[in-house]
Formats: sequence, structure tokens, C-alpha cells
Amino acid sequence: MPLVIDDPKLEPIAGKVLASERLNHDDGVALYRSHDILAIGYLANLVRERKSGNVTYFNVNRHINPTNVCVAACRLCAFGRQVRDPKAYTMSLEQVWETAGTGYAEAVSEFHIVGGLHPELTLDWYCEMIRGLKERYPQVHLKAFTMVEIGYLARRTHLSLEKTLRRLKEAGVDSLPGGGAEIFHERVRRIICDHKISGEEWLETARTAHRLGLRSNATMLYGHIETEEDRVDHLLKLRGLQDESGGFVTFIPLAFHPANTPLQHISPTTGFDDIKNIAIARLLLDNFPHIKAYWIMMTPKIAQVAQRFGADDIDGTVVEEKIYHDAGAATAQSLRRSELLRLIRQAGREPVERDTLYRPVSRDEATFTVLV
Ligand code: V47
Repeated sequence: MPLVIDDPKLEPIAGKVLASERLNHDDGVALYRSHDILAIGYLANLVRERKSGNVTYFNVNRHINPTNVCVAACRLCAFGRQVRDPKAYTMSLEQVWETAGTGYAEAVSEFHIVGGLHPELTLDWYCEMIRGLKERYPQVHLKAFTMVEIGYLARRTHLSLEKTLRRLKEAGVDSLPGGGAEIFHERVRRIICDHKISGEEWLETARTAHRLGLRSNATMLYGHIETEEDRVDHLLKLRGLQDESGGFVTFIPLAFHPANTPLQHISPTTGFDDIKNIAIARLLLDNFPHIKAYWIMMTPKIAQVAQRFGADDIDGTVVEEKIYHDAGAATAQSLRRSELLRLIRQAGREPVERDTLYRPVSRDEATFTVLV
């Protein structure tokens, strides 16, 4: 199908993408201001197919949130609770290890572990949790702790970021998820997450992790009070760090869910904006290998369409999601592997089950166990 451009402002951008040239800040803003979603999608799909061909990746994973107690009280969040809130919970180590073994236990290749900033849980406690998981589930990749949790643990332990990350890596952390990045600009952070580490600190923590050989993901939370310039600035900061470190694996745009947060007067994002964010991320982040359409956040239907608008990943089975569901997500808490396969195949893509670092996973179909 030929490229049809309705918005003349996109013409120079299309020229650059066709010539594999890097887009700049103004290009990013022009893309966000354009409604020509088919031209933007065409270009993003071109880049996506250059990188991943016809493949869409997914994994069999399980989320674990050891505590929702959080001292940060971010306005964007419906998950975190004060210690004395009746809905606050903190799992014991045994509960974490037991929870990890429930639901799809035989098949999981990744635990995605994130939680609140608990004022009493120590670095030793987290290291013990990780060692215990590794002992019990040695084949499972541990993608654990956002840059925000790392920063908080380092501060409370009076250790450098590097020493804190080293301790967690020695305990068994294999990589870091992409959460907590939100929007890097200080003006926005002051309103949506004023007690969190700054954007610079988030980037510095990622830089340190990458230097130690820990790969990570990156996210951007959009659809609240940020401007189009803030989004582009955020993406270009991530691109700049990726040029330096090469440590990012996947970028995941996250749509703000306002329900049950102090910002619930803000309207939720639309499907149009969700698709545009996937496509523009694919076009600006030319050095990120993968763009994930997180079905929990976008709905399986939009995440499926996104596979033709720049995304090459749909995330995984998840099993038990809390952060988005506390903020009113109406999606299921889990999708079966067979359902992920169906969504991907019906988008005309070839499903490939991956591990966290995008190596293909082969299974013994009879026992459903991972073949190494
Ligand atoms: O860090 C919190 C965001 C993130 C809300 O790395 C909210 O593979 C919307 O980071 N509405 C957690 N978003 C999710 C996350 C993630 C998800 C899937 C895969 C990966 C990965 C990472 O969710 C938080 C924050 O940015 N968040 N509250 C809310 N009300």
C-alpha cells in the first residue's frame, strides 16, 4: 500500500523516516499535533517492520506487588496506601514466595516485581526476598524494582545507587522494569508525583544499572497535565541515554487512568491518543529495539491494533495486576497464553514467545515447561 499523507506538515518527517534519518524535537511536536494517524501509523509500521519483521512478542509472566504501603502519596496513583490505611497490605517473605508459585506456575518465565515505598522494609529484606525466589524458581527471570524504589532504598540505607544495585544484583535481580519515569519535566512532577525522585535521578539510576550490566525498560505516563513538548522532551531524554548506555530493552507508553486518584477530574485518554503514542514512540526512539503495547492499560483490542501502528510486543499473561485495576482499569487481570496467540495471529502477525530479554522461549507442549 502506498503512503498517503493528508497533513502536509508530515511530508518532511516522512522523508526522514524513509531515509532512516533521526527525527528531532520539532518533528516530535509536529507528529503529536497532527491528526493524520494513518500516515503516522504507516511510518511507524515501516520502522517496526524494519526492526522486527512480522513478529509480535509476548511472554508468560506474573506480577507480584509485595506491598502497597507507600510514603510518596503521588497524585497520579490509586495503588499506594499509608501504613495505617485499612486497605494497606505488606506480604511476609513466605507470602511473596508462595504467591509467586500460584497461577501458571509451571509456565512463567518472568516475575515482574514492584511495590510501594515502604518506610520499614530494608534492603536486606528485599535481598532475602529475591534470594528466596531464585532458590525456589531458578528458571524464572526476576525483573524487579523501579528506579524509584532503587533510589528510595539507596537513600534509606545510606548507600550509593551503585552499591544498592550491586547488592540487589548479587541477590538475583536480573533486570529492572520501566515504571516510575512518568514525565521527566519538573513542573509536571511537582503536580503528579511531588515526592518521587526527579527525572534526572530516574535517568541517573537507569544509567548506573546499565553500567552494572542490568538491562531495563522505560515508560512514559501520558494523558494528565503534560504538554506535547513535555512528551517529546521525555522521549528524547530516553533516546539520549540509550545512545550512551544501550541498556534499554523496551519502551512502554502508559496511559494515565484517573479513577480513584486525586486527579480523577481528568478525562481518560482516547484510543486515538493511545495509538498515536505507540506510533510516535516508535518513530522518535529509533535506538530502542522494542515498543510494547501493554494490553492491561490499552485493552487487548487496542493493543492488538497497535501491532500495526509501531508496537512489536503485547506484554504477557500478567496473572494478577493491581496498579491499573486500583485506578479503575476494566480489563481482565490476566490473559491466557492461547488468547495472546489469538490476538496476535488475528492481527496478521507471527507470535513469538520471548523471555524478558527477547530470546525465543521453546516449550515442551506436553508438560508446558520451558526448554532451556
Ligand atoms: O510506575 C501508576 C503507572 C506504572 C497509574 O517494564 C499509573 O515491562 C496509569 O511501569 N494510571 C507501573 N498509570 C506499570 C509499569 C509497567 C507495566 C507493564 C510493563 C512494564 C515493564 C512496566 O504505572 C507506574 C506508573 O507510571 N501508574 N498509577 C494510574 N493511575
